[in-house]
Amino acid sequence: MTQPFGVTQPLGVTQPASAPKADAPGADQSRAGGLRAEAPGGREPVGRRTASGQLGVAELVERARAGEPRAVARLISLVEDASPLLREVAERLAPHTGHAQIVGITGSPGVGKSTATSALLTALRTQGKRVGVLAVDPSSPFSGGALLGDRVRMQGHATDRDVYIRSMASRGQLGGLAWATPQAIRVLDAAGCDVVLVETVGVGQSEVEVAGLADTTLVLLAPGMGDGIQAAKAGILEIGDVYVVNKADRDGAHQVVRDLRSVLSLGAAADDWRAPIVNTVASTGQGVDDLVAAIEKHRQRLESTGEISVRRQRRARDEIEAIALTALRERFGDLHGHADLDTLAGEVINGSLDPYTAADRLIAAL
Ligand SMILES: Nc1nc2c(ncn2[C@@H]2O[C@H](COP(=O)(O)OP(=O)(O)OP(=O)(O)O)[C@@H](O)[C@H]2O)c(=O)[nH]1
Ligand SMILES: [Mg+2]
Repeated sequence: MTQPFGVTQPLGVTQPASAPKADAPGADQSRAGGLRAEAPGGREPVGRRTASGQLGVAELVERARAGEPRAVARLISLVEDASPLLREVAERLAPHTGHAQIVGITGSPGVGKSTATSALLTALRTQGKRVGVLAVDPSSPFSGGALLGDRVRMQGHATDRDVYIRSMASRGQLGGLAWATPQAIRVLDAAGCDVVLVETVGVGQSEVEVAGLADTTLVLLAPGMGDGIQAAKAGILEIGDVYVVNKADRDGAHQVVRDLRSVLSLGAAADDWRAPIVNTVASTGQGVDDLVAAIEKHRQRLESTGEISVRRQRRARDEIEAIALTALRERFGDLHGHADLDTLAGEVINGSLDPYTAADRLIAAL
């Protein structure tokens, strides 16, 4: 499949936006740029190819770091497909991460997140920054179909080598943010992005989740999309580092700002960062420079106070915990029908063992 240069393999170009994605590791190897998921032996020396002619992980990482869009695309595919090579990908990316500023963009459906993302992208490129965009795919029936529109809006950047745009499917049961998103952010970070913009569909839990992923979280509101109080109910008014009242060209924008101000003044800020409110018309670019300035100010603030380390520490902790819990769950899954479990069950039944002690023994045997 040929792709516009500079765009990292937008998923689903050849399929409807709502098409289900295979979840099984390695299930979709036909995808453009997909490394063979079942590559034997895992590791390939730098510069070598597997028997099938595919690049090894080390080579992919080298190429991604050199800014080769296809290598970035392949690495994200490996992440997204939960490839058996994921461990090696993670290991080889690790030394090259920690540079990018991660900016989360959230808000109700239709508030203008994609338009604002695209406008931000343009502004950041003007500053010469290398930018990655992860659009977490709205798989809900609410905004299904928006993905294609998003992509079209982003097309203005399709030929830019310093821009990576990627859509990720959100898998309903985990809320909006795909579990793979943190790893995809790592890929973009290692590929030298100065800023990674993560747009999440503003339904379900995803608004809140994005705060855990980002250094700076933008919460978008707009007139006619439900007032500030409704947003407060959804819990998103606690997570913004910068609030954006978009569609400032529409009636009611002032009222949204007023509502927002009064709601925000109720909550005590954790540090003394007063989250600014920026007015934008994302569709024309009006106010976007102010938004870029507010994001930059927040970045400086994170660094001067050391809050950046606190956030990154929290993020890494969440990531490790999630991986460890998944691994544990898998190991426990294997125990079904395990001889030890049957023996212990027998002892519990005949009264020679209580179930708590049995559980302790089972855990000790893992
Ligand atoms: N009038 C006006 N329209 C805007 C503005 N920003 C975005 N829009 C329009 O609002 C609609 C929704 O914009 P999107 O950027 O797709 O919104 P979104 O939040 O990404 O939507 P989902 O991803 O579906 O949740 C589009 O028709 C935009 O053209 C703005 O500042 N003013
Ligand atoms: Mg969108």
